[in-house]
Amino acid sequence: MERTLILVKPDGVQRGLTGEIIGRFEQRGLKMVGMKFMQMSPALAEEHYGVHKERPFYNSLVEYIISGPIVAMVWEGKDAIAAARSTMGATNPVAAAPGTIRGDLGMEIGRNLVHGSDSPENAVKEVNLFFNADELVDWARTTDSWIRE
Ligand code: DAT
Ligand code: MG
Repeated sequence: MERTLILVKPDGVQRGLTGEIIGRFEQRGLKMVGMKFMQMSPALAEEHYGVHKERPFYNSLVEYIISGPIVAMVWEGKDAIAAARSTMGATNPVAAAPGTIRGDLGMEIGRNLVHGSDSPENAVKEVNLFFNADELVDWARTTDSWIRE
């Protein structure tokens, strides 16, 4: 079982797409185990996006992610990381397939609505960066046997 960190970025919140974006993951069959509405501090943003520190877009990326509130979530499931990323679509919304969050709702790489962890190692790091263990809920979903064999 994998867990992945998903963020509805500030543009998603400002545009009133929070419910739409959460619904995509919910309808896919992933299970939510944690959620909070928050605004990222510069320190948290710099840690979260530390891997991109040398990239030319780093400063605008950090400015964007701290510019307003976000919704941070942890979603669980077998292959949760890959499933969430395919539901998100390609990083650049213009290249993202229709049917994906970014492909249906976005137009610009710097306003791509959603973050999702990209590997099991980063998922663990990112989940721990945003959530304490006691903020994550272990629960049995009664529909699980209709989603998974
Ligand atoms: P993803 O969010 O799909 O995992 P990433 O980890 O490569 O993509 O990059 C993190 C964010 O940085 C991405 O969501 C948007 C921004 N970004 C990535 N590449 C960019 C580029 N070439 N120009 C501007 N922003 C970029
Ligand atoms: Mg990434």
